[in-house]
Amino acid sequence: MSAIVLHQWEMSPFCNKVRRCLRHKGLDYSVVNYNGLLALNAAKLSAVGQLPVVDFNGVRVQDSSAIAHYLDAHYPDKPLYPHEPRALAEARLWEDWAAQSLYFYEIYFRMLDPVSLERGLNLISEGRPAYERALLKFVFKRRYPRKLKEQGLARMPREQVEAQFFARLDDIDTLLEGRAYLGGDAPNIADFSVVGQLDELIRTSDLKGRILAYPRLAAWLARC
Ligand SMILES: N[C@@H](CCC(=O)N[C@@H](CS)C(=O)NCC(=O)O)C(=O)O
Repeated sequence: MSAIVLHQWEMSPFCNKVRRCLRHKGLDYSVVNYNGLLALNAAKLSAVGQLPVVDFNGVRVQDSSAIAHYLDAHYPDKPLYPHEPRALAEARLWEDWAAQSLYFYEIYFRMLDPVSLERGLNLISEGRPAYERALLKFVFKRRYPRKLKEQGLARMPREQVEAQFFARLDDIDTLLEGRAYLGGDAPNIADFSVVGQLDELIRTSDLKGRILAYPRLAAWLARC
């Protein structure tokens, strides 16, 4: 096994972000998946109990942002966080927006839509017995509607949520005019954070066609 181990769920947008950061740095790493009821073991990896978690030669780091900072501190080539203060501030805001806003659209479209939910369940149950998939389905159908009601999105009609989401994609498409990446010529943590979320939506939700219909956004996703 490689000296760097990513503990993950394949369908998690935060794990997707970390995979992108590791690849950006050109690092060799191995992956441990916590599909099905192995999720119970994932919760024991850190005090917070969430994934991603990365082991770096025995040093355990939990949280995608903490992992990205650790990567820059220990593998400084190809920085994830820009050095110039203004670019750094923008990148951090994008990272926070992806985690605190875009993430909720992502779970809304994936977890409340029956077809998308089945696709996600296929991913997160791969290699596990059928009863574990059924148990996860039961848990997801209870957990995510409740979470999204508290957050607010699940109290709105889907048309309104879609309108808000696509308005943000319009904004991203506009901002990408004349630039290859969100921060300019080189990719940074902003791109990996936002693309990590969008990529998982494209993979399992029925919005793929509409997301990829944005020309600049689609080209940027392909570049990332
Ligand atoms: N702030 C964390 C968020 C990670 C996160 O929300 N992970 C989800 C999977 S996408 C998780 O572990 N959920 C299980 C739980 O909260 O118990 C990060 O950036 O890594």
